[in-house]
Amino acid sequence: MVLDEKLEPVYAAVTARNPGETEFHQAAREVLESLGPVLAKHPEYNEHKVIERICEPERQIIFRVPWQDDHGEVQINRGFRVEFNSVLGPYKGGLRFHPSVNLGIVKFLGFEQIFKNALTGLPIGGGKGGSDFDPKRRSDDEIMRFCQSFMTELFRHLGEHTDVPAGDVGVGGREIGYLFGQYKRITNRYESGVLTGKGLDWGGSQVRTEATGFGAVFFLAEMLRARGDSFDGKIALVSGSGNVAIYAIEKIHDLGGRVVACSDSDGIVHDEKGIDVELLKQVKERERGRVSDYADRRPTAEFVAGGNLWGLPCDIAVPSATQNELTGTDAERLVRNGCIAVAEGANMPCTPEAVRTFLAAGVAFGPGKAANAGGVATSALEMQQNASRDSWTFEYTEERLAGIMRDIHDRCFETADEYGTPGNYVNGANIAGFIKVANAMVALGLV
Ligand code: NDP
Ligand code: 2IT
Repeated sequence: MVLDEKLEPVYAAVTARNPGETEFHQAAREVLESLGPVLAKHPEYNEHKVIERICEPERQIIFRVPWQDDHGEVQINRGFRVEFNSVLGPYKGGLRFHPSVNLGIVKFLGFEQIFKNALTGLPIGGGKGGSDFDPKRRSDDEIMRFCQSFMTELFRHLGEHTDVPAGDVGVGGREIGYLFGQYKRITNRYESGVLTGKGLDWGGSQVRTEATGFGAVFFLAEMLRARGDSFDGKIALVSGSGNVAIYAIEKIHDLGGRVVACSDSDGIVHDEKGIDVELLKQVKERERGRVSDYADRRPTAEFVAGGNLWGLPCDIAVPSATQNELTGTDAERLVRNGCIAVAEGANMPCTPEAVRTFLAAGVAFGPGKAANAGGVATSALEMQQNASRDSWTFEYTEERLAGIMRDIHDRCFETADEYGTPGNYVNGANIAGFIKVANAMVALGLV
């Protein structure tokens, strides 16, 4: 897609200043492609160079993380925290531990987070962090030593009013525990609001574990409702089998759909009878196993090493593993096989070609910054509970999450309409998120 002529030089500057950071270029371009009509309506954003400023992180931190493995050998990883934008609140966004993590990946995630967090309507800025540390096959002790070393540097940049990390790929409740423990020890403060995704006994919120997957399915339910449809009897595919995927599967089943396949980086598991969520939780959450272990224990399931999930017939697809996992060719196949709705549980899982294919075919397409905002929204609810030293029930917190996802859906839907692209949730999310941040940037002066 061509960019508005005012935005061409902005994008050229992004690619020139951030060489080689292809995922960041992709994420920035996707947002800029939606903003042409916004600049036409709001010349003040151009005068204040709001878009140029938004594309440059407020602060980028890169640090060494030395630690010792179980054999006493010294290991060195690289840690990152990109504090992207804080006009709406403290930097907020997860930490990813995966060998593929580099500055460009963290920047793309941090950039998306700015608009996602704005869409939640809650007072949180955008940031992201992580490390190229690979937690797979590491012992609990190694994970703890790594987290302690990581926090020994990161702590000085954090604070409940400054920067509030949470989990992402490779970082769940166990890692947040070790990180929080080290933060508390170094600072001598029980500052609950400095991290979210904490355990329920020590400051965590009900529903945070489930929130991203549940939220994506609530968003899908709203998109289906806007078309006079529902989950009833629908067949779904959910990629990944981590935190987001597991709870997306659970909620689709609750709402009357059937998820027949999921995956991990080794391959896919196809289970016509519907994925047994309790068995999947047992294998993935408690045993830290693989989807092949699930298939070994489930007579109706078949494991295909290296298989491609998107070739299976379905009504609904929820890519929930990683960036660019669903290509243009996959999207064409999904459309041909009858897929009517897609929600990005992961961040940027669909390539630009895939997104274009879905939009051209009239598929209801929920982009990640809207569809997976339930996780960070519930993190903001956790911060709210920490600040008031309160804890809410599961039912109340889930109701709040459902309300937030409905509001995000409606704002994206209405904004898409207002800017002349009805039904285009990509434009709706980019424009609605951007305007909120842009107005605050103008109001706060040159920051
Ligand atoms: P988890 O670590 O719990 O699970 C990740 C899943 O995705 C695993 O099944 C993993 O397989 C697979 N995966 C990860 N990286 C790759 C890769 N490079 N290639 C193939 N498969 C991969 O992470 P989450 O479920 O938390 O996160 C999934 C996605 O959702 C990410 O894009 C994340 O940014 C996004 N997200 C997460 C939120 C949260 O609250 N947790 C909130 C919003 C978005 P394997 O085990 O084989 O690596
Ligand atoms: O991508 C995301 O929104 C997350 N990983 C959750 C961030 C958070 O702060 O809860």
